[in-house]
Amino acid sequence: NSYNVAVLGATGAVGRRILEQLAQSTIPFDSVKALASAHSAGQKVPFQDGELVVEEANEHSFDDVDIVLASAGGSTSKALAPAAVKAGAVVVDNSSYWRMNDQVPLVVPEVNADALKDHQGIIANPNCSTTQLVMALNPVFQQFGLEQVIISTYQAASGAGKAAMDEVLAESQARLLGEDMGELAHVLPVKGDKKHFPLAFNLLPQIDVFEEEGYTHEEYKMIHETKKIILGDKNAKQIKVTGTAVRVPVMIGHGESVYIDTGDEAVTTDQIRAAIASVDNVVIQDDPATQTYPQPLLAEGKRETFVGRIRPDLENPGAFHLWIVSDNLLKGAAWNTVEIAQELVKMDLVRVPADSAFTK
Ligand code: A2P
Ligand code: 11C
Repeated sequence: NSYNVAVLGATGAVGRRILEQLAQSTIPFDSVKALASAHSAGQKVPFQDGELVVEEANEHSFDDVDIVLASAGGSTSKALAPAAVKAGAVVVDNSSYWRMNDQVPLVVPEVNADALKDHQGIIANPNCSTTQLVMALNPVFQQFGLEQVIISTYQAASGAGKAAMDEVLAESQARLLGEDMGELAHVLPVKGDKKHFPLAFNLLPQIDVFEEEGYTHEEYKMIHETKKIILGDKNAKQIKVTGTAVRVPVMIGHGESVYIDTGDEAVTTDQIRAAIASVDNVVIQDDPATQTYPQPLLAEGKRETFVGRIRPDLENPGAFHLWIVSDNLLKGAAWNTVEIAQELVKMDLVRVPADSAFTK
């Protein structure tokens, strides 16, 4: 078999990387279509050695399409994913809109590829900070159990899009030239919120908007998505998960300091390290003697998830600390999306079941 593929949001930071990762994947494609909003129609985006002409996306864009790889924001996915499924296409969606829907598997292939077997036409790709986290947590949970997880994130500007990256660069330049950078903040911490602050030479403990109990939407995403991916819906309350999400002046690559409590005093650091190392596409970088540890600059452009600083808690036997880094635009977004589609092809699941909830 080979497939007709559409990339929805092909002009975006993630969409362009989806095209690049698709070209390097094992997915056999006959044709690739680049879709975006009306204002990009006619523009060109690079693909393989040439270019694709961007078409405006609408509900008729999917008539001859088998696989849609979408990263065009929640409202576009809400409107167009069901239309694509009705036209017979399977949608892998990087927006947050479908992630917590009971009819939609939320998938990191190294962790829960089996969940793809129940798909009804839409599969969701998790938030970037969740994806790299579950790569390390899942083997620990499977082998030793997990009672509690506490995460502190160090998230790169690119998670908030290209405009956020440009803003940090402009602020940095102003600061280095001795100019005022206060007026240059228009996007971060959150475009739609009331106040904006510089990220250059700064830290912003706000990613997305504030919700109940003083937690941000990003923090809730990490909590809920982690439970859905690792546990499935049935046992979703079993692990206590909490965290603080912080934006740092790094361009690409999210870092996470993670405290995990297995509740089992007999578990050793070597066992934890071996469990995490056994996951495909996890690379352990962990040697204090040679100052070896994961760093965003080392992870940029790579598909893997890097884990280091694995050590026991000094007061609580059975608890450990980890440091996890991955490229938020690749494993956190474009690569995981393409990897899900590659897995669907391998599992012969590129088809919409007749009784799909999205075709009714
Ligand atoms: P466009 O460039 O035409 O606005 P990013 O997350 O980097 O901002 O990218 C968002 C992507 O989603 C872009 O490719 C953008 O296209 C696309 N997009 C936004 N709104 C729509 C829409 N209504 N229909 C199709 N694509 C959309
Ligand atoms: C950030 N994690 O770093 C966000 C970006 O739900 O796919 C990804 C948002 C999402 O700002």
